[in-house]
Amino acid sequence: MTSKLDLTADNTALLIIDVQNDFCPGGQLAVQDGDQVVAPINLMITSAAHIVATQDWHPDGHASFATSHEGRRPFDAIEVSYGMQTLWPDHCVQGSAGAAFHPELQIDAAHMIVRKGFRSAIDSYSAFFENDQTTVTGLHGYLQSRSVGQLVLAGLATDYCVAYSALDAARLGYDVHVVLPACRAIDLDGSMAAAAQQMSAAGITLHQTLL
Ligand code: VGL
Ligand code: ZN
Repeated sequence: MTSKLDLTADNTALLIIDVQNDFCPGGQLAVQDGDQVVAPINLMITSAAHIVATQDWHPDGHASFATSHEGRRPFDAIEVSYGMQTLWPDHCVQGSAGAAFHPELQIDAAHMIVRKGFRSAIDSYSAFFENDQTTVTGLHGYLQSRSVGQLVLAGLATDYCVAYSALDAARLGYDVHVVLPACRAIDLDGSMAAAAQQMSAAGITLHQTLL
């Protein structure tokens, strides 16, 4: 499988997933070494033809927060209308410091910022569809209207929002690449191994080195 990728190509977009303070050390849902993704992503930003970033953006009392469910704790899984939902510590609350992008991320270079998870009753890991797998974010329409067919993903967390976005993108027909050294995982109960397996099976290219 080729790993030759040209971020400057007009049909290629860099998709930066959830590089927000709450997913970085000191944040409410800190991913180990989450801040380490910033430097490699900033490097890719300097050459990318299209730059899209996502921002996890929950209202207070969001259904994905363990605090919204009596007797539940973070990382418990519960059954909801659209299937199983993992419960998280309160994180990325709209307008909070934790929801802001990492201060060193060159976010001013982004052409498009997609907010997700803002509906109280539905979580949204993917940049394309919320967790009900039906509600769209609008990103597919945006990319189509700009004739983007190839996506390069990086950010947080590899096994949740990056993987769900990559899998939806592959289903939608994009040529999908994930730059693993520019991602970090939560790795809950083997979720990283499972995500890598699913992404490979879906034909997604997992890059072990920076582009
Ligand atoms: C994420 C859990 C909850 C992520 C977002 O960005 O991977 N994970 N909300
Ligand atoms: Zn979230």
